Amino acid sequence: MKIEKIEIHHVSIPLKHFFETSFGREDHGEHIIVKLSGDGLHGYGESAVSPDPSYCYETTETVWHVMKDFLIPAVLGREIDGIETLLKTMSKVRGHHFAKCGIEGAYWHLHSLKEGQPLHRIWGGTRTKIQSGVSIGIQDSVEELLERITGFLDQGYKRIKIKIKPGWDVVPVEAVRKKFGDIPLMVDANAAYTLNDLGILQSLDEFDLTMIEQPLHFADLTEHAVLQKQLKTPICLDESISGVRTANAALALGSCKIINIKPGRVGGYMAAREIHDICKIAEIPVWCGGMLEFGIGRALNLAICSLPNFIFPGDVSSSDRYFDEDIITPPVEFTDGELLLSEEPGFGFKPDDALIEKYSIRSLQFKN
Ligand code: OSB
Ligand code: MG
Repeated sequence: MKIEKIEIHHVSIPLKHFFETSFGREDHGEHIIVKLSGDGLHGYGESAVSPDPSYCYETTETVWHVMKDFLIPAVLGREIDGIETLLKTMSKVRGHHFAKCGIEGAYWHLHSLKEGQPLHRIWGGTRTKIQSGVSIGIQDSVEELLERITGFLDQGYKRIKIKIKPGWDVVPVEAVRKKFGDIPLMVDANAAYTLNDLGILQSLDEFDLTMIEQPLHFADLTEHAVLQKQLKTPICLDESISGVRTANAALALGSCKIINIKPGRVGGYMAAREIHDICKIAEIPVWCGGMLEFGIGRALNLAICSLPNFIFPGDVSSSDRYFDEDIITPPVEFTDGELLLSEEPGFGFKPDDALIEKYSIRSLQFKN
């Protein structure tokens, strides 16, 4: 199939509630939406990157630049006869995984429409009922945290993840256990600790957490391996797993017992599937993380969750967890924390050009 036209949109949608991690507070989603056209069909993808280079080095601006100046010129007008060709075409760009993932997602959407098959089937998914947990940012007070958790539990989310940082860790976790008892609970530190904090991390061991996500440095594997030996709680790596190679290294070193897979972080959906596969063989369960995706990235994440080793509920959630209005119809909606994947061609939701335009702050079109 020849890619005849590519559009990119810088879409900015306000969050219903600020989202705070150990590296800062966000109040908008600022993602790049990609639309690929060929054979009379249109595929949509999303680079769900953060506006600041704090989660990783990519930003909304670097995704725009790398797409416009490198990836789009390589892909436009080309005969793309399969995913290998697309990935090879993009491979001359080193890194920039979120940028590549936006284009790969649009390719897969287009491909599934052309094949008349749902994407989760094309990817080899075996599960159609997807479960969602919810990720809750750092709040201004423990009372507010407890109140937000009550709301999400009422909506049926299957597990609670709370963001922690030094000074906001044992006290909120203890309060949550005290109020909600034995709920599935985990924490995410976004790399805020060092091995000097071993005492605090060991005190979290008391609370029977499902896992502790990314306690140490964003690029570290060896110190996490040291830490894992001293904790009962499984370590889950997010930031440190930057792709297939770091996933292999983490398994070899024993840096973690669980991996959070975000397609954007690891370099796309095929990289996500490969990490899933090597983890399955190593008996390391995985789950799908989130980047406050708009509907397109969210729908693509739901499709990847269908693979058999996505064992834990993902940070997938309903559109209304973050946004009053989404750019797909219908919006993603979990009921009692569960959602049934559609068997229609594509990813089960229709991207809405008018809504994409409504929230776009700049757009570019490239034609062959
Ligand atoms: O570390 O998982 C993370 C959001 C932005 C950047 C990093 C992370 C997150 C989340 C939110 O935890 C997950 C979601 O609900 O999309
Ligand atoms: Mg994380």
